[in-house]
Amino acid sequence: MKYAFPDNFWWGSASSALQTEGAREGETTWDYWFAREPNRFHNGVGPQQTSTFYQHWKTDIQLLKQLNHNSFRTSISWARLIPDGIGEVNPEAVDFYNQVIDELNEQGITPFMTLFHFDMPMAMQEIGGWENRDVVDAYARYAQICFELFGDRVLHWFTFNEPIVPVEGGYLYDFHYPNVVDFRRAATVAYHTVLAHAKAVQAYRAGHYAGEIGIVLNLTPSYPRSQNPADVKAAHIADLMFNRSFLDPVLRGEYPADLVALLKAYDQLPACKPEDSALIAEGKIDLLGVNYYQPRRVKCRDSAVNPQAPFMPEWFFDNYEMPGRKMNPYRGWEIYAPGIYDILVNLRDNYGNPRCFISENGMGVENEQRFIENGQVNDQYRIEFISEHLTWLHKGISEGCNCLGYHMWTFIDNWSWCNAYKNRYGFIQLDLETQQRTMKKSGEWFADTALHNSFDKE
Ligand code: BGP
Repeated sequence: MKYAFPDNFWWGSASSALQTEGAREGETTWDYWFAREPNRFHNGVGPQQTSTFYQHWKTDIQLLKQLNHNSFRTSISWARLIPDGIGEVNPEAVDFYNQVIDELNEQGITPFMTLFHFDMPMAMQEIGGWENRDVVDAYARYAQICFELFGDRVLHWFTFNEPIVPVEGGYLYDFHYPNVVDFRRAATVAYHTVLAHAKAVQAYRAGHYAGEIGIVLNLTPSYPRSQNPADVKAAHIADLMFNRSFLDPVLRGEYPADLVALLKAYDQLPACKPEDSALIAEGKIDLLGVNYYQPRRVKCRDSAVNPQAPFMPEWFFDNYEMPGRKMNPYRGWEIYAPGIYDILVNLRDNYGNPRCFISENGMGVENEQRFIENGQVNDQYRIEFISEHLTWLHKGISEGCNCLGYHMWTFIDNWSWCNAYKNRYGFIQLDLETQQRTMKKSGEWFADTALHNSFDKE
């Protein structure tokens, strides 16, 4: 069967500044953490060892061209542009981003820009990071500077990439700096991130720029083990905490009442100011980026909560391992292509069918060298993964979902936070020693699909 996509469908990929560019003047939390705890990073490889986009941006954009991308998302590094977060703008960074943006446009690749992809300037973290409202204001200033500098040529902006991840990693589950475990502080970080988002949207609207502004959320559909009310409730609470804590404010302009009530009941609500709700209402977006990697399966708890243990989302559910689930064993994530369809249908039916696109989807695989044939990684598994997800995406579109494109994570193997180079995600293989770039089989498949705006599958 032939799967054809609407005209002007966005085909592309996503990446981020910190994971590709390489070292810079302004320190981030990642540089700071890596200097102190290199053992936290796979094989002790830190954020200085990237795919050198800062040096190779021009030839990398040629590779995007070869992949037939018509669009590409990356991020601006706040710490590169404003090394201390709040002071002077670094003119070299302005030149760099201008060159990248202009080259992308010249090559017919529409730039999509994220303003924050997990990379907090250390100077901002030192004053409390997202726990401090001054950092919210510093971010709003940074966003406004970006719009002024680049807003004439960047027409698709995203305030944050996966804003729940720094909340989970930094304040609940110990996989990002500052490695705090404290739900109330996590809730404050999440709340202030929403305020920062809304302030950036406000600044964008005030500037009357020609483009649009949105956010990228990692939506993980919450599937209950069964229809038993206890399981359904568990899935509902997981959905409130991990999806709707950002989805509702950015699409509906307010928090779900039952999420607020739940946090209130457990005395975990962040400090709110009376003027916040009007600001949040102003933060409604034009375009939603959806990152989808895996579903969340939950069941009701089997055991009582230990009252001595810190308050956690898991007070309300247990993770559920569905028998027969298909796994990506390298990343430990379930592969479930229908999830992409369920997300789109939920957006269509419950959120007014917003303009959206898949902004990340992908499969990280370890030791891909073993699949090299005639000098090329033959990653048939990745082609399977993509085409399966695309068939479900196609079904969503044919049923009226407003999904405008599909971006993969990512175009070239890159540095993945604490996993460093353990799992490779790229269409292009990166040799870490020589920095040589070689197209994988999946890159050829994707280029062909983008060129024809369609693919064939049985
Ligand atoms: C997303 C992030 C990316 C990227 C990707 C792959 O959550 O937006 O930055 O890293 O996941 O995940 P990981 O690198 O953790 O394997």
